[in-house]
Parts: sequence; structure tokens; C-alpha cells
Amino acid sequence: MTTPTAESALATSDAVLDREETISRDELEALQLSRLQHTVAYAYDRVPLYKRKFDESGVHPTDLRELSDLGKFPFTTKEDLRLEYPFGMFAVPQNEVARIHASSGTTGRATVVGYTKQDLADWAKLVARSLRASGVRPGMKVHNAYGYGLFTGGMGAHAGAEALGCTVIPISGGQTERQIQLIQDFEPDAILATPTYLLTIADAMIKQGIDPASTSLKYAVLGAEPWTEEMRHELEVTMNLKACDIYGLSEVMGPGVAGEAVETQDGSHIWEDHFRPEIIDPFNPAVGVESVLGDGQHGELVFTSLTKQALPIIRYRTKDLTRLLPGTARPAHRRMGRITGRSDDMIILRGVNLFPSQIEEIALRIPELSPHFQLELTRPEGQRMDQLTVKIERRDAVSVESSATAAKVLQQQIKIHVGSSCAVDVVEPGSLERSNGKLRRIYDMRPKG
Ligand code: DLL
Repeated sequence: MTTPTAESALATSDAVLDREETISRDELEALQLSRLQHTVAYAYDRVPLYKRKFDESGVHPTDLRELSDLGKFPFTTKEDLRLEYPFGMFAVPQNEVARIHASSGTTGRATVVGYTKQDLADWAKLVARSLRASGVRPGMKVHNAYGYGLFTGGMGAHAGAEALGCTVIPISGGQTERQIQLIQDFEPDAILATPTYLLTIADAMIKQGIDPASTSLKYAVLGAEPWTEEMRHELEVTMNLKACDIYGLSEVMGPGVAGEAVETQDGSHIWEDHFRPEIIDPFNPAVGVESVLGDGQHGELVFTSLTKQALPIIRYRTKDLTRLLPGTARPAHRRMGRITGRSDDMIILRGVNLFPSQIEEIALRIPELSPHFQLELTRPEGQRMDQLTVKIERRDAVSVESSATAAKVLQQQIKIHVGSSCAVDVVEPGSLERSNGKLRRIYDMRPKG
């Protein structure tokens, strides 16, 4: 855990917050209720899928009398968005859609999302709010290394930094040498990137003989993939900056659904004036008020948008596993715990559930091992059991002998903390694939079918 410093406390005391950041929980919930009542009626009237689903479940927008009534409404899934491809979920005519984004669609059809001008303004405001919470201030130079294009990261972060009053450097992801050159020449105050891409940049700096701790960068706002406290520590020490989390997903908006405050660094605050979060049991996703889990309980995060016009989203199942915690730096807005993983990224190894984040957490506590690792799943010939191999790079200055000892330690720690037996293969520094954005950690080489 990183402790707040005098400098970071100062960073928020000089900020002008949105009124909604400082209102009471009661006032916020009253706002949520009226916005929620409007949204469910709006979605029911304008999007055939919602009308059909509500009718099939026997609920009507007028059934939403208090916030907890939301639990009676049916869920929306990625599959729904795929089936309605491309524009079936849009609640406004096409000429009112100012922008379209889409997911890469590696596992099927892309999911398409749209924004009205007002949606884009709200999105920029929430990203600006998140960046400000993380220490970024008007007038700062912001190096934006999230990918531009259909991915919401690049343009979403860009518009937010502009709305905050920053000077934006729209470099996008990749071309790491050039990124490093521009960081040295333009001297940005903040960098926006995925945590693993920032790691790639730091790593490449070291290879070029540049000390990553010596750059102008003071703040990093990192998201789009799961990362751990151990990774935060690694990046903060290596790069001599404050690293905060930013969370979001295209179907709900993009980056800026939640953002972390630099003075507490205790998880992202969900901007609850625009989104109503719930936690459900991912393995038993029953509809019903009683099936919504209480604050503090782990489960799958579900979001309902409260202000979106082009793509209102009702009870969207994110597949992200986390829990809701009370607000701190922004008391009315609940925080989300770190995402431990996605329910579809979970490896089930001989009955034991395992997420890449758990391996990151354990590996980074072993000084000989680097944060560069991947997980390979195989099923050796003639065997019915799956095998997990953790391939991990040793740190530069570490000898092959001491890395063999470190491999044993990692194997034992995984056995103790996760409960799975696995093989560990410590490999040469620089031999594993580097991230340009969202890093793929799991390589599933098991025979299909
Ligand atoms: O990744 C939006 C984004 C861009 C967020 C830049 C933050 C920064 P998608 O491509 O739709 O949108 O992917 C959304 O990424 O459901 C999570 O599984 C994961 N994710 C996003 N932010 C975080 C985070 C963008 N801070 C999916 N921590 C989500 C952990 C995250 N996972």
C-alpha cells in the first residue's frame, strides 16, 4: 500500500470539483432514482430489445419505485449487443449519433456503441473528473498512449484531458522508441496507458540507458486491464511517479466510469451520478431484488447507465469480478475493489479457480522475478489433466542459478496461496512478448473440443 504524501494531499486541495463529487449520499441517491426511472422508461420506449425483455420478465418501467427495484429488471449481456449488431441497441436515430466505437470482436462479432453530442460531453466530463482525482491538473502536458481508433481508450482519454484543460499529446499505443523520444523532448507531466504498456516503456528506457525515474512524468493514470498493488509499487518506484487506476468499458461508456484519487489510492470511485452499480453472483445470476449482493461482497459488477442517450444500458453484466466499498476521497460515490479478474478469464485447474492477477501478486514479491510473465495451459498427450506453466522472465542482474531457486519459491507460493500445482519456467529477460495495450496473459494450447 502506498501512503498519501503531503504533496499528493496538496494535489486535490487545489482542485475545483464537480458539484456532484461533493454532494451527500442521500442527495446522490435521490438523483439516481429520478435518472433511473427516466432511463428504464426511455429504454423501454425506444429500444425493441428492452421492451421485449421487460415484457417477457413481466416488469414495467413503472415498477421502479425505489432504487432496489432495479433488481427486478432483466440483465443485458454482450451477447445481446452482438445479436443487435450493428445499431439495434441505439435509442436515437442515426443522425443524432455523433460517434461510434466498437470492440475488436476477436471472439465473434464486434460490439458497437454510439454516443450523442451530449453523451460525448458527459464522457469527457467524467474522464476529466477521473484524471483530476488522479492528480492531473489544467495546464499539464498529458502523454496519451491509449490506442486511438474504435477502442474507446484513446479518444475517450483524449477528450477528457482536453476538457480538463490539459495539453494533450495524442501518441496512441505502440512505437515505443518514439514514445520515449517524445517523453524526453516534450516533458509531459502525466501519462495515460495500460499498466503493462507503461511497463514496456520503462523497460525499453532501461535498455536505452535512460533511467525511467528521471523523466518529467509525475502521474500515470492506468487501466483497461487488471493490475495489482504489486504492479503499482513496481511502476511507481521504477518511474518515480504516482500511479492511479481508471476503469471503464465500452458498453457502459469507455474509460472514466470510475477513477481513483491520488491522495488515498484505495480503489476507483464509481461516478454514481451517471452509473448505478450492483454486484451479483456470476454463477447464479438470478433476477430479483434479493439476488443482489450487499456492499463488501465479491461478485460480478453490473451497471445501469443513468444519463446516456444513444445507448442506454440496463443491468449490463460486465463479467468483472470485484466488490463495492464505501466512498473515501469522494464520500458519496462508492469505490470498487481491484478487479480480481473476469469471469471469462478464470482458469479452472483441477477444480481450483485461478486468475492471472493472483500470479502477478505472488511473482512480484519475489525479487529475482520480473513482472513479465504469461500463463500457458496445455493438456499433455494421453493425459486427462490440464497443466499450467508459468513462463516468467528473471530480472536482468539475476543469475540463472538464483532464478532456479526463485522458480521453486514461486511454485510453492502458488501452491500455498492459490492451491494449484503448476510448472514454472524462468526465461531470459526480454524473451516474452511485450504489451502495446491490453496484454494477453493466458495462452490456451489445450486441444479444442
Ligand atoms: O478498456 C476502457 C478503458 C480504456 C478503461 C482505458 C480504462 C482505460 P473495453 O475495451 O470495452 O474498454 O474493455 C473493458 O477492460 O470490462 C475490464 O475487464 C477491463 N478493464 C478496464 N479498466 C480496468 C481496470 C476499456 N482499471 C474491460 N482494471 C473491462 C481492471 C479493467 N480491468
